[in-house]
Amino acid sequence: MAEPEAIFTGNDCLLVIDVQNDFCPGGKLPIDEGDAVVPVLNRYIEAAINKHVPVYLSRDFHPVGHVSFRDAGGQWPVHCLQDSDGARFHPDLKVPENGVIVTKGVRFDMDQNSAFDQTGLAYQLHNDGIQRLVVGGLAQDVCVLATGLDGLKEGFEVTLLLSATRPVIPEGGRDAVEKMKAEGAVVIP
Ligand code: VGL
Ligand code: ZN
Repeated sequence: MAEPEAIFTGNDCLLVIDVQNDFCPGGKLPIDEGDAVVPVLNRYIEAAINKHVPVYLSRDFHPVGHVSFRDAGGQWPVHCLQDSDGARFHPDLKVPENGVIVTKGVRFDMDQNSAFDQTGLAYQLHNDGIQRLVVGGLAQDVCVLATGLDGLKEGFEVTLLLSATRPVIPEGGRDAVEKMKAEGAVVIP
């Protein structure tokens, strides 16, 4: 892990993707070592608070019968049901009091892997004067990937915190990092 305090400068935000119980061991769509991102992200969150860098946290928040679920023809087991324990942030994640929550995956007709997908997040970040997204969370090869690529498309710089993310599938994670790099993301260990 890079030294968190040294990472942040003005016009940055910390963007924490989907660090929810269902994506951690014991959850409905468990990611290997998904919970290992929590202590790492906590250090970045603390550094962000100290440096007055805003923290945004996305959460996957699906209605019952969501199109992304296998029973409805989708790819995933039922996960992150609205208001369920599985949809809550990991209990050890130090969600800042003024952290901004970005809720996605609520649409009935489509999935939203990217935190930018029809959430208005780009509008909000531009409004807040943000130029760079420092990104970590779950899953590296799904929502972190989609969010990172969209962030770049929206004109933000993107720095991926490798130590603060884990993939559903290891090879998918490696591909995701290469894709983000190819589009201009900076990857730090
Ligand atoms: C995610 C699979 C299904 C994620 C969300 O947050 O990466 N993955 N829904
Ligand atoms: Zn989902």
